[in-house]
Amino acid sequence: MASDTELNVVVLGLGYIGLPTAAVIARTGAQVLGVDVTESVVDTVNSGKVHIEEVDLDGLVSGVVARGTLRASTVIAPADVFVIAVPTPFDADHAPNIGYVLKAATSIATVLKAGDTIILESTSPVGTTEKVRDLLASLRPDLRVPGKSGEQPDIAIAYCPERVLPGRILVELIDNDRVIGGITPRCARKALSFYKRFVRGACVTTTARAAEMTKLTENAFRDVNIAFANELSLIADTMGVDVWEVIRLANRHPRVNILSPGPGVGGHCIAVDPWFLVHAAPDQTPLIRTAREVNDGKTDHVIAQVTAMIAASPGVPVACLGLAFKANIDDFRESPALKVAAALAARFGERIRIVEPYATQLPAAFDGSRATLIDVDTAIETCGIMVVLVDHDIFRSIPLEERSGKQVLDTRGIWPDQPRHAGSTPAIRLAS
Ligand code: SAJ
Repeated sequence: MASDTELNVVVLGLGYIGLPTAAVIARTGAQVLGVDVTESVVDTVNSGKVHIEEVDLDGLVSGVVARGTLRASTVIAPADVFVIAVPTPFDADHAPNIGYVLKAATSIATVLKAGDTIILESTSPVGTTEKVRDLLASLRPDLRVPGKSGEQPDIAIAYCPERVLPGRILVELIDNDRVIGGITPRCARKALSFYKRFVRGACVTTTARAAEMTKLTENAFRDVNIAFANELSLIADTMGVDVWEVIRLANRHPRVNILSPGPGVGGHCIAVDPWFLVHAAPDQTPLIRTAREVNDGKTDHVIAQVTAMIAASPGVPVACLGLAFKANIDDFRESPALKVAAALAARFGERIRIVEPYATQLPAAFDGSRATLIDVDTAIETCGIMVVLVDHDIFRSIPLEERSGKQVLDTRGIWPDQPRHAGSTPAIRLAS
C-alpha cells in the first residue's frame, strides 16, 4: 500500500458514517474522494460545510477540504482503497435490501485495478461481502478475486463494520476496537494495515462472515436489553411503581445493568439490524423478534397513554418535547418520538405543539396536520400538557417550578422530581 501522502481512498456514501470516516482518513494526509449520489451533499462538502449535525465534524471537514485532502463528487475515480458506507435498509417484509451496496460495488468495478482493497462498512446480512466479491468477479473477469481459486488474488475484499455512536462519532472512529473480516486472512491483513493509519483501538481480524454477524449481534444485544427495560416500564405502570426508581435500585446489584425505557427504539441501526438476523434464521430467533415487537409496541403504548390524557383535558394545548430518535442529535430516522408526535398531530391537529431545537420546520410526517413548531419557552408558557419524548439537554434543564400545574408524561425519566398526581399512572404526573 502507498504511504500516507500517496494513498488514494474513495469513500462511497457521505452520510452519518461515510462523511466522518472520509474526513478522518483525509486528516491522516491521504487523498480522499467522497462519492455520493446527491448533488447537494457533494456541493456542501466541496464548500467545506456539512449537511449533518455531529460534534466537531464541521471544523474537521472545513479543515481537510481547505487543505485539499478531501473532495467530493458524484463520479467515482480510481483509488487504492474503496470504503463502502451506503445504507442497507429493509423492505416492507423486513427483508434486508443490499441494493445500494451492490450498486456501489458495480461502480467500483469500473475503476478497479490489481492491488486495490475494497472494504464494506455498511451493516449487512451475513454473506454480503461474498456477494460483493462474486459481483466484482463477474464484472471484472480480468482480475483474480480472493477465495475463488488457489492463485494469488489481484484484489483484497474485507468487511469492517462501523460501530460509532451518533454524537460521539469522531471520538469512537479513532478509539473503538475494530473487527476486520477478510474473505481470506490476507484480505483481512490488507484492510488491517489501512485501519491502523487512523484507529487507536485494537484491530482484530476474522472472517468476513463472522464480522458481518458480529455487527448484527451487537445491535440485537442492545435491542433485546432495551426491550427488557421497556417491558419493565409496562409492568411498573400496572403495579403503580416508578420504573426509574426500580431500575436505579436494581442496578445497585453488582451483576445487574438494566438500560433505560423510552418511547420505543429508533435510529436506522438498532430498530433495523435485528431483523437481518430474524430474516436469516426465522425459526431460531423468537427472542430477537419479540424484542423488536416489544420495542415497537412501546411506541403504540405511549400514543395510547397521551391520547387518553389529551381526551381527558379538552382544549388544553399539548407540548411534544423532541422528535429526534435520541438525545442531542438531529437525526429523525425511525424515530419513535416523531411517530408519537405525528400520530397525535393527525388526531388532535392544532392542539399539538412540537418543540425540537434540532428542526427549523416540521418534517413531512406532519404535512396536512395543523400542528406547529414552537420553542421551549413558548411551550412552558402556553401548554398545559407536556410529553417528554426525547431527553435533549435543553428539556432536562426545565426546573420543577416551570412545570408547575402541568400534566406531564415523561417517557424518558428526565424529571425524577416531578410529583405524582394521585390516581394517575406512575408515568403521568401532575405538579402540585
Ligand atoms: N435507547 C433506549 N434506551 C436505552 C438506550 C437507547 O430507549 O437505554 C434508544 C434510543 O433512545 C434510540 C435507540 O435506542 O432511540 C438507539 O440508540 P442507541 O444510542 O442505543 O444506539 P444508536 O442507534 O445511536 O447506535 C447504535 C450503537 N450500537 C450499540 O450500541 C450496540 C452504535 O455503536 C452503532 O454503531 C450504531 O447503532 C450503528 O450504526 O449500528
